[in-house]
Amino acid sequence: MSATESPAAPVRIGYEKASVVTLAGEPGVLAMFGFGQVLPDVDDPRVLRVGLEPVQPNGLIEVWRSANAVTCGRADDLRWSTDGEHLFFAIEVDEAAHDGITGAAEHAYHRINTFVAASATPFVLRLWNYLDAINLGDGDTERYRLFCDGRARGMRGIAQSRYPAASAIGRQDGRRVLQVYGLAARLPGTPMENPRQLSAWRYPRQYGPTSPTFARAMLVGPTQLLISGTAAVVGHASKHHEDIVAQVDETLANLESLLQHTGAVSSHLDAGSCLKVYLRDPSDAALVERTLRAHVPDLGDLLLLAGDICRAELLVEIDGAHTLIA
Ligand code: 3EB
Repeated sequence: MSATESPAAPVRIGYEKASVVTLAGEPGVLAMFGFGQVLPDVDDPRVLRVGLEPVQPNGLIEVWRSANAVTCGRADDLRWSTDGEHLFFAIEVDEAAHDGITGAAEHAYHRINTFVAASATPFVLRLWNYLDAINLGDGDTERYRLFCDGRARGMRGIAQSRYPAASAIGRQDGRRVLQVYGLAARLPGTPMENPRQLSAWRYPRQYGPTSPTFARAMLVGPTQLLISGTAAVVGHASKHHEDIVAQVDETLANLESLLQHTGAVSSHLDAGSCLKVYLRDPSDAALVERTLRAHVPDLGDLLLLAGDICRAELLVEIDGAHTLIA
């Protein structure tokens, strides 16, 4: 990269009411995600059906758009697309074929890291992990903890504190298939931590033998912040057990702290924020949306999804992308 080369425009992430068949024919579409809904059977590596049910089926498709031409393909059990600057990748791993969730996670991460490292876009910016029954099992046999074990094995060799931003959410669909997808780029992003929260890779032993490996957010170029799953965790402790509104308030305080720490001109979420809200109990949706919109009046489309959080006492988690005004 020459000193004068300006960073590529970030991938535009948004929710659109559109059909994947139409979208697939448009130029510059890097990836399309349908949540819960049955998608038309299109043979396109860029289309992923995520098994999290929207609280109110709204036909929204998450679309990642680039200004440049996109190519796509498959490599064994992994699929990908790229515009030369960015890489979308996705893998779905049958747990039974890998001796359970630990082996499935190790396989997924080994495949992703090998593929991405050999590509022209070797820097992983953001990862999403969706697995069934995330809180099943007691103590260190909880499936989330087993997932963390396998992920860490598959991520060996990646330097601490250079972890990507991430989310890990429980599906409620009974399909024991691990879904992992993400975004990588030709240039590295800047991992960000949150002063209100202990870095996840430093969590104490009480949360499991293998700490989660993610940054609180990834700053991409000067204007895009990819925000990891954020919940009512302060320091390392879960706050406000059983109180959904207090958890939303604490989560918003965490998000504002993160934006402030990132150097955002405004530390508030706004119309330039594209958020997903994961709810353990979908009947909390109306209350949670009202609470969020009271704090963030100009918030755009939201995707409210039924999903379990990786600690049993947490009821809600929020992730998304936010545009910082440079
Ligand atoms: C937390 O703050 C909530 O294991 O990849 C958030 C984001 C959480 C990512 C992960 C877990 C993960 O610890 C849980």
